[in-house]
Amino acid sequence: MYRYFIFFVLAVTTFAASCGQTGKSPESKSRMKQPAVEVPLFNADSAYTYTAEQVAFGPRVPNTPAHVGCGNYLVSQLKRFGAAVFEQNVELTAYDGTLLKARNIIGSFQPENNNRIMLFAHWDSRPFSDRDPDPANYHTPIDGANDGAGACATLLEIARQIGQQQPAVGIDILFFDAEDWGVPDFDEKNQHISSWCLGSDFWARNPHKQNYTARYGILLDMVSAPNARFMKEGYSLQSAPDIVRKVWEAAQILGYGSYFVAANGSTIEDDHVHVIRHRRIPCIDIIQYDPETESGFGAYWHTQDDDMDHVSKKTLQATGQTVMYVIYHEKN
Ligand code: AHN
Ligand code: ZN
Repeated sequence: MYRYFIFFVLAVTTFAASCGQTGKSPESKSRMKQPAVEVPLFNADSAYTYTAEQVAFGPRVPNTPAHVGCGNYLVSQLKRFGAAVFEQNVELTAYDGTLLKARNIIGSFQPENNNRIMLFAHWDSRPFSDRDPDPANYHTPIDGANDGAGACATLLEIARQIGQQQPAVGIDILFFDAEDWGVPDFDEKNQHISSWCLGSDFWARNPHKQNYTARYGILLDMVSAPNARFMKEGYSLQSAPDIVRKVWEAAQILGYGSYFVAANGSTIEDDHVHVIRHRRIPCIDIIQYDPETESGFGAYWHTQDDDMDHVSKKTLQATGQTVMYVIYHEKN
């Protein structure tokens, strides 16, 4: 068994230098010294397993047995890691009138702590493969290994780590449902309807605890593809520029600058938008964004190829360790 520690000696030197003071007495130097921050090691093997376990249920499309089974799995994992679990079961109406038996799942650590950070992802999978090269697949649901499972798996592994060693702040892990039931590309007449992010929109208007708030939120979406690139997303920069900076800096320090690139991406309609709008919590979206690909979200997005063959432990490690670095450095 091994652990690794990240010591923050640098902060002391930087602070002293920024004061422009030299020749301080030894006591005042030691008073400025910050205690070393210990960040547990994110285990990408475990995150990979949690991804595979979700995918093994089959596509987690609302109103299917796979969806019920995976929802139960997420609840039992959060409980196993010591979180207080809340559930919202609600019928939400999709763009075409389909009633979706949706389930938002929330796991809270230190629920009595008023200083909170929310980490969230969508756990449902898309009922369409409308970006698949073969139109015969348009009505086939996707495995959603990257689009859904990988991000939830990353949050499950973070939950497991928190269960073993608490950061100073309270953490809420939120798995939102019915994100990916948006109007498919082939349905031309319905393109104007806003149809994505139904679960997060419901939660943001009706949080599991009245007047719920948090210092900030971090959304993970599509964080497990090989060689993924995350650009600074537009709404994140508007809503929480300091959190974007903090997360990208953490990634640089950890050596993940090739994933968290120093570039601004476009604005993306995603779960964070609803949390920003209705709860007024500053949020960022860590989302694979590659303008070189046609969709912007990589070649496998909303195709049959979004499967376990295209999940990378290296990418899981980069995202998971970066988020852990940030939350374990927060003071209460
Ligand atoms: C849009 O396509 C407008 N937003 C991306 C939301 C999404 C879908 N994330 C995963 N799947
Ligand atoms: Zn999707």
